Amino acid sequence: MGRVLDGLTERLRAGPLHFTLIDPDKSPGAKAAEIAEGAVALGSDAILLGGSTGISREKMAAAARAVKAAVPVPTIIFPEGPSSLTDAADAVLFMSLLNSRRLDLVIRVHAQAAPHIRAMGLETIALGYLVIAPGMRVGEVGEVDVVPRDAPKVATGYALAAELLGMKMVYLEAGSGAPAPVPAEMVREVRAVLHIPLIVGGGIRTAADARTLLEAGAQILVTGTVTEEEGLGDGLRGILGEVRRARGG
Ligand code: 1GP
Repeated sequence: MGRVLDGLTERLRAGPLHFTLIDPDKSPGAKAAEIAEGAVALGSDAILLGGSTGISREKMAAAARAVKAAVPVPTIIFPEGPSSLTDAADAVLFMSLLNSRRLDLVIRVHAQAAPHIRAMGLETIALGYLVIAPGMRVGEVGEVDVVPRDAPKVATGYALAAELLGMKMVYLEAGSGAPAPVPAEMVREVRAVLHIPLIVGGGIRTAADARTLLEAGAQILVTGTVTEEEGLGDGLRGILGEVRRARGG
């Protein structure tokens, strides 16, 4: 395992974590670093960089450098494709969009990117990425057969397949800006069978959302929109409060 995954695995033993997603297109360089600093001061455990389509390599690299210099937690690329890759970050989520109809997003871009990633020496965290309805933009752009919200068994099958294929984490994604997060029942059922960490994101805006998902067994919560819309306000504070409480702190 790499250093970032080792560190996260170790920290997950003590309880759930929170990742802050920052879009370097909307918040470039120093602005990304400022948001990261605030979020980490409030207790966020890692920074994910990504989120919108068409982020240039230069923008990603500048944001990664600025964020890495500003915060002591891992700076991890949440890629939209090979153009997001930069060795200025600590690691990349090397993710297969499991329920996409586009074979490139399931495996082919990975084959193209793998030699470059190896040459860069960038740590990869192999991850099964599963989009749940409504899926929002990633559901559309990714040409996803979204998992219906009332079909936890479908999600469980994909999540287990990811684990059995050797992936290190599973990410249940409702889509950035989703009106509601992934249903708690789905999180509960997936968690009940999975041995690798379960990430949940999309549509988490309040402490109550966070509490419901944590009680259902989510181990890493990802939020982006709440900070974009409200900054380091009550939304993020409430969510981080719940994560801390679930850790027993
Ligand atoms: C999107 O899961 C993340 O990929 C975060 O979603 O922007 O809705 O917080 P939000």
